[in-house]
Amino acid sequence: MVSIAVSEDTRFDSDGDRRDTIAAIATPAGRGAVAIVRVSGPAARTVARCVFRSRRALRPRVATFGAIVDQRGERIDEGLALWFEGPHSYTGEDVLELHVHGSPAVARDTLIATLAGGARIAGPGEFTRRAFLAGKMDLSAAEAVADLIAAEHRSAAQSALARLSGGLAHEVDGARSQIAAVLEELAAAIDFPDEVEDPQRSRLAERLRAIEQQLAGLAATWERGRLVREGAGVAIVGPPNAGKSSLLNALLGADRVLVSELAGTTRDTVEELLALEGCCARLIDTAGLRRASDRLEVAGVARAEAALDTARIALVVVDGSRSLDADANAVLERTRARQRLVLFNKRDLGCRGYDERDPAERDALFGSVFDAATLERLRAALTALIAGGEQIDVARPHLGTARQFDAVLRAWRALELALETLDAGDPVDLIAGDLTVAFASLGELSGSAANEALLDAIFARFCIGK
Ligand SMILES: Nc1nc2c(ncn2[C@@H]2O[C@H](COP(=O)(O)OP(=O)(O)OP(=O)(O)O)[C@@H](O)[C@H]2O)c(=O)[nH]1
Ligand SMILES: [Mg+2]
Repeated sequence: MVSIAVSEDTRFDSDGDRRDTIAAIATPAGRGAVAIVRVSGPAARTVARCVFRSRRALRPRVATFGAIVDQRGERIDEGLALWFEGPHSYTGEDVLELHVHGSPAVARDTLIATLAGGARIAGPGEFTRRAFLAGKMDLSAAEAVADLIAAEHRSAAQSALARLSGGLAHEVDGARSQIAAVLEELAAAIDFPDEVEDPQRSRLAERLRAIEQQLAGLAATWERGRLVREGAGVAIVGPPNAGKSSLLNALLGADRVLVSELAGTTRDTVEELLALEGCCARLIDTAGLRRASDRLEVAGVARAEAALDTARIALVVVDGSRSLDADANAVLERTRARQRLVLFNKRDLGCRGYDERDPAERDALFGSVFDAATLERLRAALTALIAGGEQIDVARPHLGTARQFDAVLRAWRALELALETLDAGDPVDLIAGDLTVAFASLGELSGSAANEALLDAIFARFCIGK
């Protein structure tokens, strides 16, 4: 007989670690207007008594003005204390936040004072780890916190926010509870063979196929999510002096790289993120492609070629005002089979090159990097190319990490095995093992079946103080 255990929550809970009190500087290193030192744990109240002096007593969720003092009672700074009483806090524990002036010395001394008051220095992501352990958020939301902090542009932030608000967990839980329902039905049939009828093979297969589709849809969000977060690689290539670096600067709206009328100005590749509608591009400026003799330029051209080979999209720039030379023709020919955009640049100087273009470059853009309308058309064309014709909905949660993608793939594979068993006409209860694997794999996403090693790996990505 197969015994099936559908454990609802095996959330890991390390009691020993949770009883101490942690502290960290929560703001970035360096000078700023304000620095925040955060303390969480049962001794937070004692720490507050040691380091904070004020006329009014601390009240939950109210900012109180006062002095921050060291263990000898000497003033380090004056500032605000915010008090959150557990469980109504980020971590679910008592939390004290000290807002001091943003000097590295003040922040450090404030932290040291909290340690003297009974806290210890927090590890990376330890506040969020405690929030997870306290059931304040599931693991996919905790990972979204790291992604939100790492987000360098709006779409990446929106995508992380969608996961932070539990959107991903909701989709995964839907599939997971359906697997649980099938498992329970199987369990009943196995445990009480005389009273419960064997679930019908064809109906079971139908249900599993529906779940499989959901998982396939979820897995497909991984690639889209990556485009939103990391951007698609776009190599700006072309012959020397075509205006590649000028284009990078113009798209970024910043004087990022050197530009000159001398051919061969750019040697190294330079990467910058460009935020677009619902996605982003990782633009790579490269050295002009030509047969070079100077050793440094040869090295630069090699880097340009490597960037062109690995980028998803080629953004080819040629001088459209003059007849194309051999270097320009070579790049155009080389990129014809690729996903690419072609810009015949320097329209303000003439149109000879554009007029003489090969029919293969029929769809090329003609304009100037100094012209706003050209840049707008380029941006729109890039967005369409990156999104692959579909509208990227950043509000729909994407799988955010390779770990999540892997867990969905494992669940999907297990469902496939179960379906193969059903199709082969083997006894129905044999699929229980595969379904249990699928159920557990999906549980890793929300963290309801996470172990300590997995949590260590996840929270190591975080910065200290979060
Ligand atoms: N008139 C005009 N000049 C342009 C245009 N685009 C670029 N230029 C000029 O062309 C020259 C070369 O520009 P770059 O951006 O350095 O060209 P590049 O392709 O990066 O050149 P390399 O780094 O040498 O490969 C500079 O003097 C730019 O100001 C344009 O649309 N019109
Ligand atoms: Mg250049």
